[in-house]
Formats: sequence, C-alpha cells, structure tokens
Amino acid sequence: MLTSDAHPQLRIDIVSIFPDYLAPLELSLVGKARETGQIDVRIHDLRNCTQDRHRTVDDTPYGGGPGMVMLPEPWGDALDAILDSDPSRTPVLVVPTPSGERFTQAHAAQWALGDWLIFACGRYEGIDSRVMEHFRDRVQVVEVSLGDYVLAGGEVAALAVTEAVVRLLPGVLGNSESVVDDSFAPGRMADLVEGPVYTKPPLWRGLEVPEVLLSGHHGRIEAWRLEQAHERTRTRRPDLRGESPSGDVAD
Ligand code: JDE
Repeated sequence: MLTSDAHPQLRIDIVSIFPDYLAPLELSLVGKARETGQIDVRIHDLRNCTQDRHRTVDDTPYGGGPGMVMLPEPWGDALDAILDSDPSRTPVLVVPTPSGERFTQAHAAQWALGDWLIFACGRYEGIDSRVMEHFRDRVQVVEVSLGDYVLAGGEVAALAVTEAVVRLLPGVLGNSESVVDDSFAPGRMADLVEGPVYTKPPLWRGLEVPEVLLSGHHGRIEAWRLEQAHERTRTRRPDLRGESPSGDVAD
C-alpha cells in the first residue's frame, strides 16, 4: 500500500539501552503499518555510541543524591547521527519523563501530521539535562509524561506514544470512523469518556444487554449512550469536568 499525498511516510527513530524492549512494534497495527511502508521505524542501541570498553552510559549525579544519571556524550553522538541521516526532514525529539508535560490526544494528532519523531528513552534517574538544552537549539524537543507514575525507563512510553500517533495515520485503521468516535478525539467528545459497549450473545452468564440497544431505535440509542458517557465521566473522570479528581468519587 502507498502513502497518501497529504501525508509523507512517517519516520520514527527510537534510542534505548534496551532495544529488545521495542519488539512489540513488530506486531499488530504498528507492525502492519511498517510492513506496508506507511511508517519507517528504526531502533537504535545507545550503547553503540559509547566510547569506553565497558560501554558506560551513566554516572553519579552532580550535587549528590540517589541513583545514576545518563551521560550526555552517548546521547549527543546518537542523536547527531540520526539527525545527520536526513537533513530534509523536520523532527520532533520526544523525551518521555515523569517531569514532562502530559501527553494527550492533541500531541498525537499533531505528530501524525508531521514526518519525523525521534524518541530518547532514558533509564535510571534520567538524562543529563544539557542534552535536552543542546538539542532544543536544533529541533523541537518535547518532554512528555504518560501520567503521574514512574516507569523504569522511557521505552513503554515510547511504545504508547508511537501507537497513539500511528493509528491516526490515514489508511492505518481499517475503519476510519473508529478514530473520530474516540473518547479523546480532538474536537469531538474531548470532555467525555465512552460508555459501556456490548456484543453477542444478548444473554451471557445471566447478564442481559441493555434493552435499548436491541430496540433498533437509533434516537433512543444515541440518547442512552450520551447519558452513559456523562455518568461515567462524572464518576470516573471529574477532572474532565474541571473538578479535582478526588472531588466526588461515589457512584
Ligand atoms: C514517562 N510517565 C512516566 C523515568 C525517572 C526518578 C526515577 C526515574 C528521561 O528521564 C526519565 C525517564 C523515566 C521513564 O519515563 C517515565 C514516565 N511518562 O517514568 C525517569 C525520574 N526520576 C527519568
């Protein structure tokens, strides 16, 4: 399958000290998009950019404190080589970190319109901050957080962001309606999560599908779904209604 005129092939480079962690990108939706040439995914081992025979990527933090910090030199060399490989493209350097801005559907939608994402997957306590400072003068750098929890490294976040972006590319999802109907699709339902969904059989382990969904009454079905979406948003996502998440949690 060819890429559409409006969207050049999206290139995605991922730098990690655990390149095998990115193996899921060979599967499912992203794997298929690679096979059909809609995206060009390149995974890089940061240790190939080390200079010493121990292939060191980290050292103790200046100022003291726990853990280790990733050295700037391997990151500088790795990212230089990737950027130099195609001066015609305009990349976004994505750095997953708990201290980043929250990654949202709006980022995914914007990056699906671009032509190059580079992920810098840190481990330990993070990457020497001068790496982000240096590359900010050369490319757009966005430090993103998936949520308020700490992962062992940026790889899982890179997988999540990649999937969120790739599924928005034209022709990647079989059913293009699935994209616009999403709970967080930009412009639509941005303030609502989706209600429950059902399929066959109509009776399973004593549990029935809500009668309205079997009625064939499209007006009543849409009204019921909207009501369910509001109820779920109220109980599960008060933050989407401009309230604190701990505001009212009782059903
Ligand atoms: C991404 N949400 C969470 C973790 C880290 C203490 C321990 C670890 C690049 O620098 C990083 C990256 C990561 C991995 O990513 C996440 C994440 N979205 O955890 C640390 C910071 N402080 C640093």
